[in-house]
Amino acid sequence: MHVIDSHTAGEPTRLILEGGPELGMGPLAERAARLARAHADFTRAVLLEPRGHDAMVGALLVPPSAQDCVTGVIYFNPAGPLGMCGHATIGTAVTLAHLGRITSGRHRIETPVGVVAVTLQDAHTVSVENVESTRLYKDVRLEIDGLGPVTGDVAWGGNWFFLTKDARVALDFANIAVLTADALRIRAALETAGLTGPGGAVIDHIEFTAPPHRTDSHGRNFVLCPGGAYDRSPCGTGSSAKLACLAADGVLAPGETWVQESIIGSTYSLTYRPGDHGGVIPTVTGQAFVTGRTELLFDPRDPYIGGIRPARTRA
Ligand code: PYC
Repeated sequence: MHVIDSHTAGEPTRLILEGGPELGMGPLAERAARLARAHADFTRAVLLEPRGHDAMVGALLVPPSAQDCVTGVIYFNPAGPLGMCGHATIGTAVTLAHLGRITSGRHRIETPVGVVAVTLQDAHTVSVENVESTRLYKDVRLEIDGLGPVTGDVAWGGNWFFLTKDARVALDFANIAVLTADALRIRAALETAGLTGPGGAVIDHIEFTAPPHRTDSHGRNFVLCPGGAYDRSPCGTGSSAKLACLAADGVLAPGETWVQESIIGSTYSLTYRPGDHGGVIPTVTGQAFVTGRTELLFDPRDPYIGGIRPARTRA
């Protein structure tokens, strides 16, 4: 299987160039469900150790079903497919440009949650116009075992997020283990409380927010992804959910810039325009770099052909 790796603001993407599973045609959401149902071994084998690591997000290129799209793409992490992925969209656009498959300018890409538009500004800089992002609930109070009360908002940015300012430690690199453990507890509490998005959608990303460390940004975050790894980037869909909350609170006007900083200090620049359904259409700008091109080998005698599953990865 041929893959090409990149990172966006520190967060890795592994694009499958050749050798991925055949998912047929039809709506991308159905093809993503097929990937989850029939090819979980593939997603883990490609991403997890010993061939990768659990922070990696895979990008499987598929024929689009929507018109005028350069490609369809299904993103997945070790826990399964993602609705959308901001960092991986930037990584995919930079990788497609690296391969000579797209040139500078605007292109449409289909994802399981809708069509997004990428504008390739230069070889590394991409703006992603995301799907409409909305806040569903404000100030939800949860009682967390070992943490006490935590209050936060539930918002959609292409994936579902619980965003809270109530981290018990500073959003410092040195505190990643504590932040991860606390975010896992919050996620478990959301499940216990039966709190979901529409149709029972799992709120599977937890985002701690705080004032920035850098003088050129407006906020810092720590985002826990569904596989249990943290996002090294400011998380494109998480930043979109944050914009939806800022807009709903009247704190950020259309066209105004919000610079979002990640737990490692990398940044995205964001703006929005009003959406058609009361939410916001965010534009997320960031940079990606291609880091390698690899042929992955799968030997049937290899006891770890399917990857080493970390204990915290959910089935
Ligand atoms: O950038 O949207 C994102 C993302 C989601 C999970 C990891 N990165």
